[in-house]
Parts: sequence; structure tokens; C-alpha cells
Amino acid sequence: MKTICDLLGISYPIIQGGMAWVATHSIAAAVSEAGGLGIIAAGHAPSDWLRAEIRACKALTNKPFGVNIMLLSPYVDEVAQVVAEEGVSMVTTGAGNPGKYMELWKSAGIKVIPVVPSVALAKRMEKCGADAVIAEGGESGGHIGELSTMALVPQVVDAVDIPVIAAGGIGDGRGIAAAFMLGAQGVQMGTRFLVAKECDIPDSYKQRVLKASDIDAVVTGRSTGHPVRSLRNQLTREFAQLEKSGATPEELDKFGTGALRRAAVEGDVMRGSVLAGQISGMITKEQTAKEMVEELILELNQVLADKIEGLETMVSQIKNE
Ligand code: TUI
Repeated sequence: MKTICDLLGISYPIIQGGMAWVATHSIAAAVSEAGGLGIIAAGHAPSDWLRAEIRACKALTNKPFGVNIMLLSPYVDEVAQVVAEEGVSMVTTGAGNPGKYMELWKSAGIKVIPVVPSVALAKRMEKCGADAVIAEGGESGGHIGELSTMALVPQVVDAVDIPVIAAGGIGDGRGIAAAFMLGAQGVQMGTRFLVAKECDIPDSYKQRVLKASDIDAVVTGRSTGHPVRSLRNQLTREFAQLEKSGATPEELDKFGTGALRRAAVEGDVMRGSVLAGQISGMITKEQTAKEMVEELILELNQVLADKIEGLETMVSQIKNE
């Protein structure tokens, strides 16, 4: 089986998450230049915006990069078409089943890597020609599935013959090593890249992530069938109250409309939706994407070489040495 790095033409098996309103050409190009795979998130944007972003990314890097298509977008058909026309290296998809676009993208020579929250969807994606899948656990920020990364990844690995990339709850080299142990060939990381210097979000959003504790990334919207993980604030408190008071899914969806834009574009981190994952509590510094990727690979190599304090002792105890 080809490795993820061979498949995508990248140096390190680190894919940047496709974060709506956040992942523009600037962070995507920086991650690709650093040897990972940068992703532009189409989010809820129309196709003209996406075309301009893809071209801006191409002006900054000759390395491969991808586009994330959010399948609940009202512009999904037109952005799917633009991806095929502009010829990006790969597409990831989120929040649905991308089966209907598979032929369009495959015939344009684009690698397709859907994000899946379950074994059933992973198998369906393999059958309709996906090149790999991203198994995303509920530790992630944003729209999430039911299972945790720890439980989901090995079950998906056992169920499909295509490469599996792990996502959700991975923030450092230890997390990458753990994903490998579960059978993944690579990782997708979103939250860590939120605070990259090249990530074009308001400073208030970055500061909120930097000061988050381990229990700050909470889930709202379970009752709507679209649970979303974001950092605790006035919005999450009001949303939880509305949910408790028996508001209808329509009322709740209406309350949430525009909330991500409010945080990620306008910088309102009290009344906006500050999407971020459970690893927010371990994000303590802003770095360039290159510094992040280099640090991740160094930590990964340290873990794999048993250089983490105490690991050698544990391993020798297990081996009964
Ligand atoms: O998609 C994400 N994370 C996201 S999308 C987003 S923007 C948004 N806009 C409106 C409503 C909700 C969110 C913010 N964060 N991650 C990938 C992901 N995909 N998580 C879960 C899924 C998923 C869920 C159901 C994938 C497929 C699926 O299939 C259902 C089916 O059709 O069988």
C-alpha cells in the first residue's frame, strides 16, 4: 500500500483541518510549504471566493494543497465544480456523504479523502472510490460525530483497505505517535493550526484558544442532530439554556446561524462560536506553521525512539526485562 506521503506528494503525514471561515490560502500555503498538506476550507462561501483563494494559494506555493468541501453549504454544487476546474491535489469533505461528487473529482485526477465519523460511512466511501478516509473523533472542534478518536480509528482501520488518517484530539507529537499505534497512517490537525502566525483570524480568537483549559471545549446542539464543539462563552451558555427549555431544532439552528462568522471574522469571542477541539488546553504558544510542523516531527521522533521520560522503563517492564 502506498503511504499517505506518496499518495499526496508531501514530506510529513500531517494534514491541516479544513476549518470554515478560518482556513484561507494563507495558512494552507504555509502548512504545505512546511511539508504538510494545507487545506483551504470552502465553508459556506460561494465559488468566486474559493477560486480566488485557490489561485492565491498557488501564488504562494508550488507544493500540493487541498480544499475542504462542507457538504451542508448552500453553494456545495458550484464549489465542487470549481475544485475540479482549478485542479487542486486533493479534496476533503465534511458533514455529509460526498458520493455524488466522486466521479467529477476522480475524473479531474483529484484525490478524494472524506471525513467520516463511523465505520459504515468509511466503508461506503471506500466502495465509491475514496483514496483514503479521515476518521474524526468527537474530540475535534466544530461539527462532530458520536465516537471518540481512540475508539473510532482502530475500528475504521480494521474495516477498510485504504489508508486511514486520524483526527480529533491530536495536538502534539505524542498524539501523532498514538494515532500511528491505532493503525492510522497520518493525522489531521485543526486546533493547533488556529494559533499559527499565518492563520488569518482575529487575535481575540487566538487568545481565547491560548487561554482555554482542558474542560473549556463544550458541545452544544446535541438535540438538533448537529452537535458542535466550541469554547465555553456567553453563546454556549445561552444555547444550552435554550436547549434545556425545549426549543425546537429550527429555533436552535436559527440562534446558531452566523455565529461562526461572528467569532472567526468579526472577532466576537463572547457572542460568536469559537470552534476548537479538546486539545485547546494544551495550546500555549503562537508559532509559524513551519515551527509547528518541525516541532511535531521532532516530538514524534522522540516518542518513537523511546526518549519520553519514563517510557523506556514502562516498555522494559512490559517486556519483563
Ligand atoms: O465537518 C466537520 N466539521 C465542521 S463543519 C462546520 S460548519 C457547519 N455548518 C453548519 C452546520 C454544522 C457545521 C464546522 N465544523 N467535520 C467533519 C465531520 N463530518 N464531522 C462529522 C461528519 C460527518 C457527519 C455525517 C460526515 C458524514 C456524515 O454522513 C451522514 C450521511 O450522510 O451519511
